[in-house]
Amino acid sequence: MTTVSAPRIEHHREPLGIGEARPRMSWTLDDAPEGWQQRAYAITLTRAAGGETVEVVSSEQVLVPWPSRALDSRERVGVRVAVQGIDGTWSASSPPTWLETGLLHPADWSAGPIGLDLDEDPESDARRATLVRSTFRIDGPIAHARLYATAHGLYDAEINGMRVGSDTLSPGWTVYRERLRYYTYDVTTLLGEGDNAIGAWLGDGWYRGRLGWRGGHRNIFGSDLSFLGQLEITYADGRRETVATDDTWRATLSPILRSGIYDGEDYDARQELPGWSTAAFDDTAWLPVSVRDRDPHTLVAPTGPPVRVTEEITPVAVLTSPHGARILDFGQNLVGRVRIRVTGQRGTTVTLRTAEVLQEGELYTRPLRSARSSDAYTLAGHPDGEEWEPRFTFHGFRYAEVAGWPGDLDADVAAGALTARVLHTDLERTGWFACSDPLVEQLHRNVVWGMRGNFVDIPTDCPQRDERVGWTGDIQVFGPTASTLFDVSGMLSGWLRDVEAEQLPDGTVPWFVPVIPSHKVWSPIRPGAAWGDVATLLPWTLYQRFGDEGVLAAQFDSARRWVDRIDAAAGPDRLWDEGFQLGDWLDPAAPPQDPADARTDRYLVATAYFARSARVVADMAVALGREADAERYGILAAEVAAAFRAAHVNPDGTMSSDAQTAYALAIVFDLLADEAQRAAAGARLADLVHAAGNRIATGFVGTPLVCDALTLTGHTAAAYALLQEQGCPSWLYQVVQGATTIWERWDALLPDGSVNPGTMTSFNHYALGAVADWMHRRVAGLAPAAPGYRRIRFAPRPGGGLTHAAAVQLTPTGKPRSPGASSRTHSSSISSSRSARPQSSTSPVSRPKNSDTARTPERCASDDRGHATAGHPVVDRRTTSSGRKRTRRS
Ligand code: RAM
Repeated sequence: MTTVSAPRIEHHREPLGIGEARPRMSWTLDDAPEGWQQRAYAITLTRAAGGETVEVVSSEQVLVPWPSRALDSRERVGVRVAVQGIDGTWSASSPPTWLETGLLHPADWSAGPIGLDLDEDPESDARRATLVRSTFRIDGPIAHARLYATAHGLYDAEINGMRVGSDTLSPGWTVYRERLRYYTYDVTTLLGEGDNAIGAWLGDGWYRGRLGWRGGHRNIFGSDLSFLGQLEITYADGRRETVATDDTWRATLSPILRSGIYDGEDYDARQELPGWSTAAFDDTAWLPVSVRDRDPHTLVAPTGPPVRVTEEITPVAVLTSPHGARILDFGQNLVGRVRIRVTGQRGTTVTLRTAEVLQEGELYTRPLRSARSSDAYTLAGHPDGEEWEPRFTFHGFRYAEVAGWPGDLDADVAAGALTARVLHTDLERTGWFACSDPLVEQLHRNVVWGMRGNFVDIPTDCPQRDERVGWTGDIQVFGPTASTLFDVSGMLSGWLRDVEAEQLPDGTVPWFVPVIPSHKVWSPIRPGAAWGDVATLLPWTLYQRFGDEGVLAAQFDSARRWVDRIDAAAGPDRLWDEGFQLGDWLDPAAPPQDPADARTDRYLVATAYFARSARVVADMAVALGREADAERYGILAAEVAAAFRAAHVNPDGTMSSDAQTAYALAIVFDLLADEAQRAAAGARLADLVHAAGNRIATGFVGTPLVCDALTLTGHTAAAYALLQEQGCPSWLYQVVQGATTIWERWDALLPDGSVNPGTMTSFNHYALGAVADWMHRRVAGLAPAAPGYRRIRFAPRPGGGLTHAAAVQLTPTGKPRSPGASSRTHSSSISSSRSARPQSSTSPVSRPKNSDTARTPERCASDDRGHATAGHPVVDRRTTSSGRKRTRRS
């Protein structure tokens, strides 16, 4: 009997404080018999005003439209779903999901941003974090209470001495001037009858802390540190009272002497104010606050999960360096911070300096450039010990040098006193991979860790040095892999709104989003291929992987404007052959100090991307039923492809740049004239791979494509040879060198074990890990064949001596069963029971080292020829538009 999961609301893991007045809903199905198909669904809403059931004839189960009148602010609604098969039988109702809206209208906000006015040097890097607080009375039993909170800077809220929420680094990093995110917390259990208190810690964060390389800038988005909080208490008798930040609040300096994203945090526990967020605390020595500006129109609810600590890791070794430094080795390059439990004399300062690598046994911090990446804790001297973790910073590190530790560091480490706390956007894991080659499995694990460390509210390039910004090219190439490994739909569709907010009036897409001031190379902003194409390719990826047509609709204008911008740059000959381009960035043959000087001509790259983006905009238009746009951009795409061939492809199929990235682009972007030309390009590419001794020869642009290009043209053995090569440079070179993440440069660590002397030497950069998507789709052979995996393609390409490979994918659509097993060497399995697999590791538990690998994969078909259909709701939206609410025009 078919059972229906509790529905998912939009892309929210927890639909509390959502911003959608008409949220879409999705569900998955269990135990549907073979061949079962959905004829209709019924949604039952439980609202304060009463219940309502709406029946819709439709086979859809992903992101179906809201079936009733729009929600109000603060509305709490139970949503249940039942489905009917084509045989007319209805399932039982699903368990309910309770959703609750946030504050949907600017007029809902009575709070304003408040903070301490300090006479401080705005350019100083030692500005104190502050505290704000207020008290209030509760004079009867309460039904529930919510805190709506955000800040200029970062905040941690407290009520009655207790921390509110489990998020960290909130409100994250958005284009603050247009979109400042607020979070909603259920604080009912933190309140009690009588006197209560609320307060918040405030730190610099991205808003006013130092950001950017070459020294960077402070106060980029503002110079104030302000909390904006609105506590709404609903009494059992229905009355509602609001405690909002206003000029009655009070403020003071916190024990955090300074804190910065890059530089770390200094904390003096002697300056703690015990009980500062309780009602009994005497705040007469505190100062009045001033009220700052924030247009409530700019306050937006989150579309994805917040940043959280998701795992704790204890050191695998405590080292003593040749110079006598004590260094913790966590065994994994990770992103987070170290929590300490320490007992010692009042006034003792413990310092923790972090780095990703050692050189000659010492902590090696040059790759961090100007990021101080150090934390310092001065003890209050509590006889029973004290516990501390930095609050408003994060580091990318594997090693932490500990100085000034009072006591026996080895014994204290053994007793669990120093722990790395891993943090990132708390995304749901959706994709797993396993195979018989342990080095390839380690490569995949490194990709996962690289992704975790670089999804810290925005998708970043790196998490450790004085950079950590939302480089558009990096996520453009990594988007498909990211979308396989984790459910990034909510987070990245939110970030794409920021991309659009930063897009120039002429359509130019910035190099990084949010934009920060930077060196003249990047400013004024000029259009660049592969980076700016995030505006077209990332929405398309999200649509393909999550079946979200809404993201296409939301981003269509942005995508179109980007293509129009390139069109203007290219002119009538349809060749984008001038201007500043990064091209195949970090081709291993490029000179270390000029990573754009790649083997493939940068304008070949630019025109190839022009063609690809025009094609994708045409495809977006088709999906959205925009016929005129579909035609216009389809013609443009064909013209650009023809111009590309005329300029870059010789009659014999060789190319103007006889380099791997050139062929990979032409093949994967489908720019070649016919099968013969494509076969010739594939053969030449395979020859180049062979001639290079299977060493990698591609940068950011070619690397995500080269294995696909080889498998698409039948050169599977060459693709495996590339994947499994261990010499320098190659993917597995990094692995055999001991990498636990993906490096920015193929040879960030040189064969002699020393660190590459270049100024860009991150050991945690996800871009070159974009091959993992190919591993899922081609090695294990599990790929979406229609948006949102409505149809699934099982087509493993065995090779490379692998005796086994498997992938597991939680898909949005249901629980498609793989057709019967036909191969003993490859298996792919799919599972969709999102709720059955406890993915959110918000509880601080260490996982076994190999926990990323695919678990319990079922054996399934390995049909190398074509599309295998899944067992049920296998529908192509366009051909089954029976739903009465359908608006599709195609
Ligand atoms: C580096 C970044 C990023 C890349 C740019 C062009 O500084 O780390 O990876 O996109 O340069």
